[in-house]
Amino acid sequence: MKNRVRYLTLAILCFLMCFWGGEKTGWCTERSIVLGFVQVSPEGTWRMTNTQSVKDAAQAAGITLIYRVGTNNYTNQIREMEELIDMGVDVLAFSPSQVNGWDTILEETRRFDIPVIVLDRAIDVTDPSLYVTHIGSDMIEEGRRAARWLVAYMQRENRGDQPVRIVVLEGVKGSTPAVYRDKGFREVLAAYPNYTIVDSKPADYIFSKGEEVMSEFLKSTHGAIDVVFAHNDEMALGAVEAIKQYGKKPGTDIVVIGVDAIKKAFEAIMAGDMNATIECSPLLGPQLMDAVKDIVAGKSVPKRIVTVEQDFDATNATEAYPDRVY
Ligand code: GYE
Repeated sequence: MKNRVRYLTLAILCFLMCFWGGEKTGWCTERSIVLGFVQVSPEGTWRMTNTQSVKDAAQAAGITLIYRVGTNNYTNQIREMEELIDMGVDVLAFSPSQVNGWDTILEETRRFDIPVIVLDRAIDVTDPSLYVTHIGSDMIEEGRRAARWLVAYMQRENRGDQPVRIVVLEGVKGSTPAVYRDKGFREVLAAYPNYTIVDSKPADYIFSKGEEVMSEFLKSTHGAIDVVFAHNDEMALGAVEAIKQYGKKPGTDIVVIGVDAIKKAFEAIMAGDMNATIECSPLLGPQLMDAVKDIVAGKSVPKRIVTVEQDFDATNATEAYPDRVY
């Protein structure tokens, strides 16, 4: 009997502590938002910076982050998203490893009433209401920016009317940046018949593959290349090495253009080895957390949140370099 009274007293005390003292004692305060995030994979500087930006912003926002690494594998990403659905996260965010194939898993998140945010890379789904918003760069525009920069550069070099032979180092086949940057690049160059893409192959966003594929391009064309456009800076820097190995001068004999605007690309531009990098910012964490909080609070969120970016070359890289954070 005594125990029963004791337990009853304890239960009443806990209730009172929660009901009236919650704010002061920290007991039973409202739990933090739980965000599940499935990344693409740790493939390079851009990705590691993006992951850190999300982790830092979650901590700063008091949001509990459950992180899954993705390993650049669609099947793994689906499995990790299913895990997070089973855990009942409040919001699910993911950076898709490929453009298509997300309808079924997003229909499952809808079934469990879990709002979804697409981060970084876009997706192509039959029903756009399957996700709340897409936060990230306009990657088709990134391809257009690269082509517009090239045309303006060649005109400044008085080579605008000559034949321009281009090779392309593609990102992972089927990934949004590879598909979209290629689309935008070709769309702008279609207006300039003297610009020809003589070869284009995947180098999977990594330095070593960029070097390897660029070496193959140089051998197969006997060095008859005027421009290399790489879908990211890591591959562009690999191409720089291959061009040097081949005995040509990158940045002079062959124009080198990358995407991302990582610090190493600024250093290469300042050294004269690269000509331009098209910024694609990985610092998406704060925007992601703002969207998560707005969604949980029932506020409306724009369907598309585009990151603000610019292009860097020899005219502005030196001045901008000290402020670069990745
Ligand atoms: O350009 C590249 C990374 O999804 C925008 O993925 C990102 C791309 C970025 O591998 O470096």
